[in-house]
Amino acid sequence: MRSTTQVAIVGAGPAGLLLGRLLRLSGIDTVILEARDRHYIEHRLRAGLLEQPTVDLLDAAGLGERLHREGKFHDGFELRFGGRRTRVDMRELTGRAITILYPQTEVVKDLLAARDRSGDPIHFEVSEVVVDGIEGDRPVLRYRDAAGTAQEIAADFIAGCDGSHGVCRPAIPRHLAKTFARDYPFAWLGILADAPPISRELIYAHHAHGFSMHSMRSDTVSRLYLQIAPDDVVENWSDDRIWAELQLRMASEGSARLNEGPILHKSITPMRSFVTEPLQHGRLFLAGDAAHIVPPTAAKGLNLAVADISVLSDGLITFYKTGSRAVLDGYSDLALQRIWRAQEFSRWMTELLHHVPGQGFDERLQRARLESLVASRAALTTFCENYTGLPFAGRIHH
Ligand code: FAS
Ligand code: PHB
Repeated sequence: MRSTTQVAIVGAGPAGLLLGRLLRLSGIDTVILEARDRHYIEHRLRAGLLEQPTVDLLDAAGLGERLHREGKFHDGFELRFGGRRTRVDMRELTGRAITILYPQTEVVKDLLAARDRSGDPIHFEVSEVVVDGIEGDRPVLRYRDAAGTAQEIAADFIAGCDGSHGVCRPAIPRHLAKTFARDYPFAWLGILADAPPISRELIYAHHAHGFSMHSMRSDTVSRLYLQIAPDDVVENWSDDRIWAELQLRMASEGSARLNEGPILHKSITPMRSFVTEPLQHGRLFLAGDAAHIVPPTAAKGLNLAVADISVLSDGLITFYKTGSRAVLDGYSDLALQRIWRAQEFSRWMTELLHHVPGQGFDERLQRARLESLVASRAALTTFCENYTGLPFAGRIHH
């Protein structure tokens, strides 16, 4: 079966779904291919924090109504180390905020509902996706649909939004692609607990036993993370051990103990940084985790995916409106500027807060960095400018 469209999108995560939405608002047809089923992608536990520019773009895309109703805007967060607590007032320092309690799952549900309303095709549970012809004027996606029938889509452009294990990045000839990667000597154990958060705001804690973080998903469900060894496994972490370790690492002057409760979900997130260059080849464009991975410490992954799409959608809409490929041809260079700045901040924040045993000199440098940060308004302002989100480079067309 052969069909045609203007932009064929691989992947129905935030990147692919948002691209489809922004192109629809400019009258551009898309088809989305997704390997998993709808329930899976609506319930996949991922990001929890939205930067201000992400919220602004979702608002512009007509997707802000439930976000503003249910999400919570946080003006600050708490930093804990050496038994001390410092509240960082982002709003006072930068005039901006972050949004919590509106996790990626809800953003994906809103994007899927918008796609339903548009009537644009999205094919779930596809398999054997092959990218072809990207160096010509009519690239093609070949795949099997959920029923196993061979299908083919010819398009003007292909958007590779298929995450870090997708098929689009490998479609760029190896001799033309460079990858830059850094692994970290630790991972995160993340839990979802039926236990009311002890604070309205996020708490990041540095401790000799390792990093820990207090986030939330509702007024009764806490989202907590703790640093573990990179080769550790969930089976080593009983509920009791998790709570004991979190209480120890979070304890600070005058702080309340964490509320404990049944742990509803446990998962391990590896810590790695990865960027592939360039983000485009011929008529294939990579965006989001298909192009880069950041450690989740600074909550940049979802927000970087949105930032990429702000540039890619600008390029595609400009092409269809004017025939000019100027913005499209500059996509990779422009998106990479913000990607590398987010990589640098994520690496810096990860190495600031995570404990690497046996590194005496580096441990004292780390302590000095934390002391310098909380003692300097200028340092805290720069931190918050990065944390709440650098401006997006793509123009909003509607
Ligand atoms: P995704 O991986 O979300 O989507 C790719 C889609 O492509 C998937 O649905 C996949 O099924 C599909 N696919 C793959 N191969 C395919 C194929 N061959 N054919 C068809 N479809 C295919 N980011 C933040 O900004 N803030 C945070 O607070 C944050 N916290 C995180 C916490 C954890 C524990 C983790 C794991 C990640 C966190 N992230 C965070 C990062 C995360 O949200 C990603 O950056 C985000 O999902 C990227 O979105 P996409 O690029 O759309 O990729
Ligand atoms: C989350 O709530 O999942 C979250 C929040 C902030 C981070 C990372 C993860 O920096």
